[in-house]
Amino acid sequence: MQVHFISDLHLCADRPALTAVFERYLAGPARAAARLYILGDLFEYWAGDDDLDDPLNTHVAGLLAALAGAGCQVSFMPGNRDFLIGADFASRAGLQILAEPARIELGDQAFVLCHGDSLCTDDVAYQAFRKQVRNPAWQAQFLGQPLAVRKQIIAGVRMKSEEAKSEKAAAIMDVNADAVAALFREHGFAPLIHGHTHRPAEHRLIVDDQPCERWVLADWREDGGEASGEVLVWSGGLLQRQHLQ
Ligand code: LP5
Ligand code: MN
Repeated sequence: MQVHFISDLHLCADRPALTAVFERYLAGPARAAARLYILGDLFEYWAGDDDLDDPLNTHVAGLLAALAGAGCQVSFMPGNRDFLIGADFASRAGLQILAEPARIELGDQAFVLCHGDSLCTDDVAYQAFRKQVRNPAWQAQFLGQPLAVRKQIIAGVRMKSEEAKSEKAAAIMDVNADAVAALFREHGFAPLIHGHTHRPAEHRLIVDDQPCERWVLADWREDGGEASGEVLVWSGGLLQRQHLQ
């Protein structure tokens, strides 16, 4: 049995080659997976489920529904860009939404999953922003505005975020060691799989004298029309990265 993990695809209409990599992945390697976990930032941004009629959004939901229809159990965990994905998208795409952090069992192994942004606690400005936009009352108010207005607001936030990131030290935008240790403690030191930081790596560390593993997923990219992605595959008790083109 295979179980797949992907994150940080950042799909959008401007990156057709990236969507093509996703299409090939879903029609090919993903068919060997009994379960697929999408750990956030599937989309460049998600303005609300009433944007499901957007051609790319309809297309992606249909692709995922086809995989689910072929017998793969698909789970989606919200990222910092698509946490507004809701029940309508879930039902259209045939997937379940998983709250983070999630603890899962694969065979006799436990794993902890999260998007990764919650661990970046040194990024104080981002955490303040996150607290605001993850508040259900704020979300209800935001989703109450017309779709076009929401898209304008998001465009502004994306610009401000890019500006803010260019002024932040790289270390601030990585995970905080204490936040990682706290998560390991909370979940019995099970291996952690997350994305968000775009710093793919396998970290082996010791927390409270316990050996721990932190697997960081790669982001998918499109540069000059060339796109590639990556899936982390669990099979026979081992995790391995598979490059996608
Ligand atoms: O995503 P990434 O890796 O590029 O950057 C993140 C943090 N930035 C964000 C913002 C998103 O990228 C863009 C918004 C996506 C759409 C969300 C949908 C609906 C929400 C609508 C919002 C009104 O998450 C970035 C981190 C980085 O990860 C690394 O961890 O540093 O954080 C920032 O740059 C945030 C800034 O530091 C502070 C916030 C600036 C925006 C202020 C806008 C004010 C409008 C207020 C409305 C609530
Ligand atoms: Mn992210």
